[in-house]
Amino acid sequence: MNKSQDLPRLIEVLLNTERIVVLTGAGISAESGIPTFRGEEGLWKKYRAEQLATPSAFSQNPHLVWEWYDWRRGIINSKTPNPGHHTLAKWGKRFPFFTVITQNIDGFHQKAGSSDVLELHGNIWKMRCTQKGTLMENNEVPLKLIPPICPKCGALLRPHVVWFGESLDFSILTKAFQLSSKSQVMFVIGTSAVVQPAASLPFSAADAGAKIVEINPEPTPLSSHADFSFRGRSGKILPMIDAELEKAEKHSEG
Ligand code: BJW
Repeated sequence: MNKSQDLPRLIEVLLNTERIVVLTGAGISAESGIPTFRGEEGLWKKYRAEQLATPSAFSQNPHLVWEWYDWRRGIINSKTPNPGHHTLAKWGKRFPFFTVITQNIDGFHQKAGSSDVLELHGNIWKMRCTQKGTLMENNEVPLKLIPPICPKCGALLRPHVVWFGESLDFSILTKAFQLSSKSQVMFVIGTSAVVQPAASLPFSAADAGAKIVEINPEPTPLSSHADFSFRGRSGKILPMIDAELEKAEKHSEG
């Protein structure tokens, strides 16, 4: 057996672990029917990132950018979390310290029941005033007015997401690095691991001694650094790990 897929060894590690951090990307929501960014079926095959997910794209054509987000909100609204999200929510109750750090903006981890979630790239159900920074939730699908306008001051609203070239929220990012470097095990699930600074989190965890467990059908720049690398879909692999963990727990109790 390829050592990196050594499930019995991973179970042994998990039985002795209290602090877990999970970094997720678009791939964990793929089995819910949410398109990923890169790869054959990815959003960037059909749309150009620089025309839609940058501050300059928004200032040039806020209507186009909002139409794209309205379309994505419609897709997300019609889908639900999958067994991958549900397994992580279950583990949040099982392990004493368990945080999900997600690059996703779909809110599916919270919807599945995870309570400790750091959203690195924002949330598609939030909007922000371009003038005063006022943050608000908006669940309207489809949007009645495109582009939407701030109800308080009448200025243009923007999606509360992080575009290329923009800084991530400092306190969220600081917390993500702190938790990663304190973790004993870090799962890295469904991310191509190329977008910074998120892609650096597993390296800081590994430098501080954490075991890295990657779950992805495709290899990534992280794969050769991972202690465990499961090639497959997270909606299948995570429930499989969970079933083995439960078996091992029952065995050790009895
Ligand atoms: C499955 C699966 C299944 C499929 N199960 N898996 C240092 C060096 C070089 C460049 C930079 C750098 N530092 C910063 C940059 C610039 C830039 C960057 O990283 N560019 C790289 C592309 C090179 N970063 C930024 O601009 C960031 N800001 C920043 O750092 O500010 C300071 C700064 C700025 C400029 C220069 C220097 C410093 C901000 C990044 C914001 C990213 N925003 C987006 C859009 C969010 C809003 C929205 O959704 O509309 O975030 S882009 C997009 O990529 C989105 C994602 O969160 C992010 C990551 O993608 P992810 O999740 O990995 O998805 P995919 O599609 O790439 O991969 C899916 C994976 O799933 C694949 O591997 C599949 O195999 C797998 N999969 N099915 C499990 N069933």
